[in-house]
Amino acid sequence: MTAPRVTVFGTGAMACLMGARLARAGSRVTLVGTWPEGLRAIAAQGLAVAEDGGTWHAPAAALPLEAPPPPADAVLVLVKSWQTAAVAPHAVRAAGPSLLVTLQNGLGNREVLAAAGGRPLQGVTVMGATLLAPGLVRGFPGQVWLEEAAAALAGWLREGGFDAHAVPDIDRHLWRKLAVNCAINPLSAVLGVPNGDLLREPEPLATLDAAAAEVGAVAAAAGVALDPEEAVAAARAVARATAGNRSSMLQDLERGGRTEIGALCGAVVEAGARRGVPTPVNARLHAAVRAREAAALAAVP
Ligand code: KPL
Repeated sequence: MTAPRVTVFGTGAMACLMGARLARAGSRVTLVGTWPEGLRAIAAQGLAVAEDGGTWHAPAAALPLEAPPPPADAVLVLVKSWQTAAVAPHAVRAAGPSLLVTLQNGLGNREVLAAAGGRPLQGVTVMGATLLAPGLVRGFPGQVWLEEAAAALAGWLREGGFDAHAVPDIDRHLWRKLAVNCAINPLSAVLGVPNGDLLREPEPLATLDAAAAEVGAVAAAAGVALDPEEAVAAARAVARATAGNRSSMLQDLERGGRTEIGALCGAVVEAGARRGVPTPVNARLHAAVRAREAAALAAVP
């Protein structure tokens, strides 16, 4: 078969990691984004991955959002959830009749892409990735789950070294990942610690458990096959597997930028309110992160 052509929207940690591993396995990869430093670094040196004490490079093209998109067999959306609406028309146009897959954190991304006229498929990544510099990333182990209609992409990702699977019950994986994100991301961001530190002391661990359990309860009320116990177990297991990683939300706050808290705890609070499920811990974490965001933005000269 000819090399798959994959266009990735985003130049952040997960976009670079997926792009790099796909390119190393033979895909022709283009990253599309709005971050000038990221695009410049990728255009100059390709994608770089820090691994096993060294760094390897993989070829990739880099294009700004407004450029005509190259033909693609698959378009992956990996921008922050609050950027989805701005990117959606471009991603939908780039995909045309080919695969369009969101692998973003949180609820609502698939719906935004569909509202822009696309036929998006859902993907879920349960792994860590840290951007060390523009175009340079470090990855942590974990899985990628995709809807069955994206089985071809799962195969390309496996060739790139990912533990990737096409599954019939993607919503269950989406909500389980949501539980993981609502538990780990805001806590690690507010406390300023890597994921594994949340398991060390009783107080953060109790909050992590409570946040995940609330997501499990809302999922169950929404008819998704996930319960509070499984949600808690998933959050703890991912915190262990990505112990050394600084969560994407902590990385966002450290950059002084916006976070995905609205699509995570914010979306859970809304979904809980619609179904009469109380979510006080997610509401508290939502408010705490919004306060940090506001403080970070106020500090920008
Ligand atoms: O998805 C993540 C994130 O940081 O956004 C986890 C899995 C929690 C890894 O850090």
